[in-house]
Formats: sequence, C-alpha cells, structure tokens
Amino acid sequence: MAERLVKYSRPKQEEIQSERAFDSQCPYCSMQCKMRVIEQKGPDRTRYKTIALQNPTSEGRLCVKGMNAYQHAVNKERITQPLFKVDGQFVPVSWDFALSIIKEQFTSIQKEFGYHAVSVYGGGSLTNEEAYLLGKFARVALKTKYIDYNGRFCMSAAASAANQAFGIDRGLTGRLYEIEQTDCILLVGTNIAECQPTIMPYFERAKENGTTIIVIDPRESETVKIADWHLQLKPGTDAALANGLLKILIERDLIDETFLLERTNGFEEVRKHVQSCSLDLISELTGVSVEELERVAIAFGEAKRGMIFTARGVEQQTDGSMAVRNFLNMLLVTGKIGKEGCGYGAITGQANGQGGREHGQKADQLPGYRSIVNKAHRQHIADVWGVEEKDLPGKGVSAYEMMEKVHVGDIKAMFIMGSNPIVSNPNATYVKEALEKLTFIVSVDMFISESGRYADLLLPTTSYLEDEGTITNLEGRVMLRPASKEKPGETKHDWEILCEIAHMLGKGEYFTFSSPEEIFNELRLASRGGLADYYGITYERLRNGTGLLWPCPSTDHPGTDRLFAERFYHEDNKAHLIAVPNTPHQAKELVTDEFPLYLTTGRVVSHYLTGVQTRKSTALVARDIESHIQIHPDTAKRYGIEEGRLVKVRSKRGAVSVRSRFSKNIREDTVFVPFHWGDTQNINDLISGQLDPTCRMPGFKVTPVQISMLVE
Ligand SMILES: Nc1nc2c(c(=O)[nH]1)N[C@H]1C(S)=C(S)[C@@H](COP(=O)(O)OP(=O)(O)OC[C@H]3O[C@@H](n4cnc5c(=O)[nH]c(N)nc54)[C@H](O)[C@@H]3O)O[C@H]1N2
Ligand SMILES: Nc1nc2c(c(=O)[nH]1)N[C@H]1C(S)=C(S)[C@@H](COP(=O)(O)OP(=O)(O)OC[C@H]3O[C@@H](n4cnc5c(=O)[nH]c(N)nc54)[C@H](O)[C@@H]3O)O[C@H]1N2
Ligand code: SF4
Ligand SMILES: [Mo]
Repeated sequence: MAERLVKYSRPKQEEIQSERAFDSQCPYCSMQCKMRVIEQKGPDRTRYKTIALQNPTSEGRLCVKGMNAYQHAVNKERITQPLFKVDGQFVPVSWDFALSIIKEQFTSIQKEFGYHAVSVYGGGSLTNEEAYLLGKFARVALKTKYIDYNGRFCMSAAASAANQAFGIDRGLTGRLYEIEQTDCILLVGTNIAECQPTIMPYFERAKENGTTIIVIDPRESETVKIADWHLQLKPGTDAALANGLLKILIERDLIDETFLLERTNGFEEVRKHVQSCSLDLISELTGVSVEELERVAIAFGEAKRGMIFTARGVEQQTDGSMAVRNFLNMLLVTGKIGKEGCGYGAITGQANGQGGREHGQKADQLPGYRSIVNKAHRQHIADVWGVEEKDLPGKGVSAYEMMEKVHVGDIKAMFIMGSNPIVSNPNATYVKEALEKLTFIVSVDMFISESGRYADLLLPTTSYLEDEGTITNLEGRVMLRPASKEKPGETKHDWEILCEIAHMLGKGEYFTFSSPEEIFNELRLASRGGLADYYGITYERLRNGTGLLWPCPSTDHPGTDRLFAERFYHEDNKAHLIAVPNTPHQAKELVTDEFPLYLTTGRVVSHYLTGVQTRKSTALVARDIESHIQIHPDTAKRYGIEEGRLVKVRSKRGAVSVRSRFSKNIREDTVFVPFHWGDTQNINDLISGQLDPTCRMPGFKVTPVQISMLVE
C-alpha cells in the first residue's frame, strides 16, 4: 500500500530535479506570519508550496492569502524591465535610459515650477528601510515637501487619536498574548476573522478562559462568530455609541477615580458632556437599544481587565479620529490601560502599516516619529543626514490633498512607490483626472496596476521573496524579513532604485547604501531619542531572535512589551481625555429619498487591498472572481433586486456594477461592497473626497447610495 502511494504521488513526469527553500514573511497583512516557500523544479514545470514557520505573533499559522502569496511573485505578468510609454504604448527600455529620463523630467519640471512641483507617494508595503529612504529621497534628493503615502487612508485616524490621547502611537499598547488574560474585549469596526485570520486563536483562547467579547459592526461579519454580543450599529455612528457607553459607565460609577486623578486630565469635561447626552437620542442615532448599551457598558465596566481594539470600520470616517478618541476615553475612565491584560489596539492593516507610519513617509513627519515642524527634531535629522536644517522642506499635504494640488497645477510630477491610488483613493474619477493632468508619472511596482497604466515610466521592483528588510508588525515588533530568491529579469529593490535616482540627480553622496542593513543603521541613528526609537535594534539582534518591540533605546534594552505602565508620553506624563460630540463634524452625508441606503466598504478574506497582487493568484481568484454587493434579502426585495444579478450602485459622484449577494448578516438600511476591484467595479468612484479635519482620513465607510437592477 505504502509503495503504491509513493508511486502514485510521484509519477515520472513530476520528478523533482532540484529543490530550494526561501524563508520570508507574508507580503499582506500586519500579522507578518513567517513562512518558507519551497520551489521544486521538475522536468516540465516548477511547483511551489508554502509552509508556516514559528514566530511569537503568528505562532506558526498562515491564512489562505499567505499560503498562496507566492503565486503573484512568480506570476508571468510581473514587469521585469523598465517600461517607457511611447505613443500610448509601454516599450521596454534600459535602466540607463529610464534614469536619464527621470533626471531630465524632474530637473526641467523643478527648474520651471520649483522643487515642490515633483511629489512622492509611498506605501505601507515598503520595508522600514525603504519607507525611511523614500522620506529622505523626497526631502534631500528632490527637496520637495510633497510626500505622503497610502497609510493616510489606513492608520491616520487611529494614529491621531492615540497621539492626542497618549502622546505616542504604537498599534498595540501591549502584547497579543494579553488578549488571553483579559476579561472583556470590545472589537470596534474590526473584522479580524477575515482581515488578520491568524490572530483569531488569541481570541478563541480568551473565550475559552471566559472572556466576554463584544463586536460593534453594522454587519454580522465572520468575527461576530466569536462574540458574546453584537452591537449592529448604523454606519458612522460610533462616536455617539461611545458617548452612550461612557454615560452609563460614569452614572453607574464603574470608573477608576484614582487612575483618572493620578494619570489623566480632561475627565471633568467628559463627565459634563456625557451628562448632557440623552441615551434615547443615542439609541435613535445608532440603532442600538438602551438595554444593549447598558449590558455592554456594565460588562466592560465591571470586568477587572478589559481591552478595546479598533480598525477601519470606526476609523475610516470623516470623524474617525474623534470616534476613536471616544473609545480611548472609555479605557481611561475605567483605568484599563498600562496594566497586564488591559490596553488598546489599533489593528494595523498593511504588512508594514506600523513601521511605514513612523519613519518619514508622512507629509508632516521625520524619522523616529519626529515632527517636521519642530526645530529640534529637524536639526537632529539634518545632522544625521549631513544637510543644513534650513534646507529641509516643511510640511506637505495628505495623499488625497496631493491630488487636489495636481488639479490646481501646484504638482506636475509624481513618483509612486507601492500604491495604486486610482483604486484606493476616494473620488476615483477625480483622482484619475489628476493623474491624467500630470506631466510625468513614475510608478515603481511589480505589476502594471490601474494607476500604473497612467504612468509615463514603470520601474520593476522585487517581491517579498526577493527583498530583504525589516518590517514592524501589529504588535510594534520589528522583524527581519529574510528574502533570498534571486531578482527576476532586470528588477531592482526599491531601495536600490531610490539610491540610483538620487545619484542621477547629483545627490549620490547622501545615498551610498549597498545593503538594507546599512540603511537600517542610519535609521537607528535618525530614530534615536525619538518616540519610535529603534536605536537599540540591530540586524544581529534580529537575526538571533524573534524581533524586538519598540521603543528600544539601547542595544542592551529588551524592547518594550507594554506601554504606559508608568507614564503617558505627553509632557505632563498624563493621558488626555476629551469630550466628543455625538456627531463630531456634521460633515457626513445623510441618506435621502434619492440615495436611501448606506454604503459601507471593506474587505473579503481572499483579496488584498486594490487586488493588484491577489488578482494574480489563481487560488484566490477562484474564491472571488469579481466584486459583489452584500444586501439584506428584504432590502433587495424592496428595490426589486434578484440574487446573483448585476446591480447598479450609484452615489452622487458615480456608479459601479456589482453582483448581488443576499445575506441576512447586514442591516437592512446598509449595503456592503469590497474595494478590491478597479475599472467598472471601482467602488471608490462613489466615495466623497471629504476628509477628517484632523487626520485627513476620507469617509470610506459611509456613503448614501441608490441601487437598481442592471439589465444584462
Ligand atoms: N483579507 C484581507 N485582509 C486584510 C486586508 C485586505 O485587503 N484583505 N487589508 C489589510 C489592511 S491594509 C487593513 S487596513 C485591514 C483592515 O481591516 P478591517 O478594518 O477589519 O477591515 P474592513 O473590512 O475595512 O472593515 C472592518 C469592519 O468594519 C465594519 N464597518 C463598516 N462601517 C462601520 C461603522 O460605521 N462602524 C463600525 N463600528 N464598523 C463598521 C465593516 O462591516 C467591516 O466588517 O485589513 C488588513 N487585512
Ligand atoms: N473604499 C475603500 N477604499 C480604501 C479602503 C477601504 O476600506 N475602502 N481602505 C484603504 C486602506 S486601509 C489602504 S491600506 C489603502 C491601500 O491602497 P493601495 O496602497 O493603493 O493598495 P495596494 O493594493 O496595496 O497597492 C499597492 C501597489 O503596490 C504594489 N506593491 C506591493 N508591494 C510593493 C513593494 O514592496 N514595492 C513596490 N514598489 N510596490 C509594491 C502592488 O503591486 C500594488 O500595485 O486603500 C484604502 N482605500
Ligand atoms: S494575510 Fe496576514 S494573517 Fe494571512 S498569512 Fe499573511 S500575514 Fe498572516
Ligand atoms: Mo490599510
């Protein structure tokens, strides 16, 4: 029998002639699961398989995206040579030609319109080294103030809220294992079951330990399966919901007076404000009953230890930063932070969503989470970079606002590294028009994305199997991603591309790096003494261990597992509470007779972001080949929608055609469409360009729409 099996599994034509293994980390979400991709070459074809590797965060697990990630890396559609657009067609060119065209274009544009006419657009998939170098490239090689990145649409609301409340922004304030030690968890607008699947066992084990889990989401997402209670609120009403919970906590005296007195300020303002809030009104606004609010507030207040996690559901709103702050208020009034089994977690999104927001890709930021408008911070970085402080540009604008600057003619060229703005920005048609207006676009990518089609020059970069570097996962753990596969064709690493362009622009002396480790060593110095202090982290320590959590200020420092045990990071060492109105900015569009349903957008388990990578993976495409609209059957009936048919979804700005998928797991006044597809299924055509006034986050999660059957 055994012999027959062996014979059966190894027919002659599938004999393995050579086998290689490549260790890496998943290129997708912030869990950064460790993996080994095994390449088996046979006489006729090459096969790949992925196995999970141990790591304290992912604990040897991988989800379906990670298992199949290699498929995009080995896909035939990868670009492996620079491509230059001639008469609307991309033609392969040499790197020498590509670099000289960049020099010619950037130099002439800057000569005519000034340094800031060239802009830089980065991404949260880049390693720390590359994100750091991109910020330096913008400020030193291009001298432009216009740099921002796709994390603006991802982490900005949570980052603003945490900075304002705690004085520091690290996704999780403690370690993941603490989830199992807590008594009550609020999951607010976070669908971890589909978006960070390998995190689920932490919550499952917590449940086994008796933890109460509450999910706040307009949809009964996969995550609700682990919940004790589900508050199925109306989209966009989280700030009001938190006011209701706060009011009950304070009125029932479920607060920690000593903690409030010793460790915080601003509580009186919050107490007065919630006193004036009516629970009935909050119930009407949110669609959640007063009884449900009471049950949840009491469970959280009475729990000895508690944690709150937020993600894009609550954050991607035009009042996202204030809504998150109101949940932070809840943690602070109950004193559930800075202690074991307590704390906050903004579930980071992209692979390097954490590190990518710390080292200078943001319009107002310098490495180490320093501020570009702070003279001492600027001086520190200028010294590390060997430039004059006065020569560093000032603060620029957020990602979407750069598109506005293109429309008014201030920005003429864009250098995009690791993003697909046409599919990920709100108001997609306006963004497309912006890209059309630009004189010169360079896109550094593995593929020709929807945005890449508008580029004048495409530069081929390397994938997660080929590009070594550090990545900071959702815990704030800096991890070294090994990558040993050879670069395909003429691809170059992002950091090599930046160094080569800088040389071409006459700034080579500032970009003399020959390895990611050299860049990291400069990043360590640049971040030294900053909030996100990486100075004590070295490649050697990372190679010999399982990663280190920042801040890590010296090479003998063990890294910081839990923040705020002794102090918060404001000058007074205290955390700051603030009163948050029920409807903080009055900016949200409301449903009308013409647009009677709330559209909310997000993700499905099988695809990643704008889908450029996962749509190249046959195993993942097999699960979801196209977009869809999740709709309650009663709502569908009301609008004459049939199951599995194409539906036109329209907002004030635009329309898409997506197939209907009936589900009782969504509110009747709400529909959900994922955003992983472009062109006629680009849901961002419907989303407004209105932004949160503090963090400049768009309102991806609420848009009034109408729906109708499309005649097929
Ligand atoms: N499969 C997969 N995983 C991913 C990604 C991916 O594209 N695909 N992307 C990664 C990235 S970059 C990110 S940022 C994360 C995102 O991770 P999440 O934020 O968890 O994902 P989303 O689907 O955007 O939204 C989460 C939930 O918010 C709910 N929601 C919508 N509106 C509201 C609201 O008004 N209030 C509340 N409370 N909830 C609301 C939605 O119904 C949804 O279930 O995932 C990461 N992981
Ligand atoms: N409606 C709606 N819109 C949203 C969201 C939503 O929930 N709803 N979520 C928002 C969020 S949270 C995010 S994070 C953004 C993401 O928005 P984007 O950044 O635009 O999305 P990606 O698909 O990650 O695009 C990354 C591009 O970079 C390429 N790439 C991948 N890795 C690398 C690399 O290492 N180097 C280089 N040079 N290129 C690389 C990929 O092939 C792809 O073309 O979308 C936002 N937009
Ligand atoms: S997508 Fe996230 S959870 Fe899935 S394997 Fe990759 S890193 Fe892990
Ligand atoms: Mo994200």
